[in-house]
Amino acid sequence: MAKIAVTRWIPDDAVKLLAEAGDVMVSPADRPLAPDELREFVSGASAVVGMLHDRLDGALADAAGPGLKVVANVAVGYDNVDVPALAERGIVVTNTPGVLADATADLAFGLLLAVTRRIGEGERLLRSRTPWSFHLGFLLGSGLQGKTLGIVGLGQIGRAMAKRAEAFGMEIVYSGRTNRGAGHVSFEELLARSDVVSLHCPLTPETRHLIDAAALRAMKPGAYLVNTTRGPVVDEAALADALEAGEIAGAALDVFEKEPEVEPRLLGREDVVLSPHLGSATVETRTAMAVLAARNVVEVLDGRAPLTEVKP
Ligand code: 8YV
Repeated sequence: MAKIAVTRWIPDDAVKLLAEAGDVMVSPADRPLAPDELREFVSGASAVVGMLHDRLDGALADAAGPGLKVVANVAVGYDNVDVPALAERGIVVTNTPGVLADATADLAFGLLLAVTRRIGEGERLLRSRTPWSFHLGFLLGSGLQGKTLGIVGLGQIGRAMAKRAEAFGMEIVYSGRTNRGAGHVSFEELLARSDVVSLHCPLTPETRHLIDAAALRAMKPGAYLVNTTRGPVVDEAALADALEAGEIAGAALDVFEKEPEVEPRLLGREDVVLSPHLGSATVETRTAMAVLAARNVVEVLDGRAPLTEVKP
């Protein structure tokens, strides 16, 4: 029977589906396997189901051996996968687009509300048992109605974010290679016009440190930054500098440059809201993602085309 190597826990529904196509081996570790552990784990596998922080590359394929047919990433982002190296070896690569757009946009908008309405700050104040009393100037935040949201990358998640922002009365502009109609502006114009900049582009060599010191300086002084895509799209040290210098008003971050580490200067700041890569972390969404990844594996092992292939 085909060996199907799953690099960390996935929901049962997906394991059951995979079991129809082969012997499923799920790594019991609750952390990403180190590269040498991962190579040993996938040895002899016909399929690898991997995820965030697994390096799925030519070395992994070689360690699996010539029987490896498919690498299914349980994520929409695939910056952890060396797609050309796998394609060269005839291995199909798949990801999980679509099913996580709403959950990720929900979290991005939740973080935006948290940072603009100072929810984390208020919670910390209460939990520290600091005495407080209501007055009209107490913990004032920033409203969103009538403000401009700049969406960097209007893909499925960016569009889901736009829908939520429209319901809150925000104006939308967006940047990216594809002009999808009204609101398309250059990245420079987006930075200059937006009260909130929300990142929804994939991590590529072009978008690494897209938000650097110069980009932060080009934002409005009262603007907020939201990042729910990949940490390295933002230069975290430059972000800490910009916040210290008052160049922007705040930041809400779900992803970090060197996950699981967080730039220590951000940890102590009241104008920063942080969450530990929870974008798609709902029972429903993680199940849908893992089931889609499992379906892709089953299709390929049965000799059919996968549902959501990543082409090099
Ligand atoms: C995933 C994500 O849960 O889909 C993505 O690209 O960032 C997350 O929502 C995570 O990457 C697990 O692989």
